[in-house]
Amino acid sequence: MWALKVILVCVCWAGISTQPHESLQSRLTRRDTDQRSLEALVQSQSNILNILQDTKSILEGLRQDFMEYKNDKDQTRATVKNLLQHAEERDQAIKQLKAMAQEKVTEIQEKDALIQRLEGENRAIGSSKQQTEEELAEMQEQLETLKRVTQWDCAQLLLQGFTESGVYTIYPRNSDKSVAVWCDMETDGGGWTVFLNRAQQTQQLNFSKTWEAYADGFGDPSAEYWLGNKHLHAITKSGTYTLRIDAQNLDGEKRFGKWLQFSIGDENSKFKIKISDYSTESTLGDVLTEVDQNGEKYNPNGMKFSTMDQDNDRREGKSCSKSFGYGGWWYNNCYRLNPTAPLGNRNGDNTKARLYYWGPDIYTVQGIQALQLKIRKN
Ligand SMILES: [Ca+2]
Repeated sequence: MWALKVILVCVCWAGISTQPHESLQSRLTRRDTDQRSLEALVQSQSNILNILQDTKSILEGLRQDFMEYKNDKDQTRATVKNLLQHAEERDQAIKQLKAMAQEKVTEIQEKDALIQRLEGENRAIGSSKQQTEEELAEMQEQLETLKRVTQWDCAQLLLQGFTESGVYTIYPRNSDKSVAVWCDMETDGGGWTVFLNRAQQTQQLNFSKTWEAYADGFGDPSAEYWLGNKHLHAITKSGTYTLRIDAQNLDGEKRFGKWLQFSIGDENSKFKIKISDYSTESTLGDVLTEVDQNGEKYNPNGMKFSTMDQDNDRREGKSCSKSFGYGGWWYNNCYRLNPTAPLGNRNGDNTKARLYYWGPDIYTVQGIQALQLKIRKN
């Protein structure tokens, strides 16, 4: 506004100073004209001023818009920058994750390779193990076959180098069953298959058993036991056997007897016993084949086996087993030896284990505290 007023004054002053000699009328007219012009000018200036003010308002608006725009832009820039930074961080994180993932992948691949290698080795080991097991099984089978065909009694085991007395498994010929026995590898050259053992032990074995039990065997081969008539048959069927008795009386005195022919028939024959050839080496009397002077037979030779539940003896109306201790034996009418009766005979108790003929020429009944019946192939 101040600038406009200065301009106007200068213009008026110029107008006055340039026409110093005009008439009054003319001067008035001109002044009116000037005034109108001036008014028009003022009006014009006012319009201009309004326009300028409007323009200023517009500019102010524009400036505000610009400021807002600028703010927005700054914010947007900041946001974008922020986003960019986030994006960069995210890219970084992604890169790290990728690297980690790659490591994992590599690790997994290595593990897979290791697993494959181990699986391969396992397969190889499994295959090798299976092969070894098969070979072992085959060898065991061969060994079993070898045993079956060569270890049919204790004498065979002795020949194969088993020189210690003890429990062994034998594979009797003519039988599909193996059986544990006590092998006496010391007495009289060894190789004896013990089929009856009587001994003092904490608890004596009960020999009051059935036919079936005596057929199959019972007891513990390392202690008192009966091998079993089926096994005896299977063993003695394969050749000629010697029977040996080792006995110990209640005074602790030991004697033995030998019979050079001994065999047992099959179950159809009721395990019929055949004994002969009493050896003159014997220190024990002939309790198995001796025929009494009066012709009465008490010895077991040729007899069927008897048990408390099966009476095949020659005593009429009575069971020798039941009458004399409930054992199993080849009773005749009835015995010169009852080796399966309870031990501990004293005072002539004929229901306890005892034997007649303590010596070849000694007809004397002896209680038994220990006894072994054993056989060996001739
Ligand atoms: Ca009878």
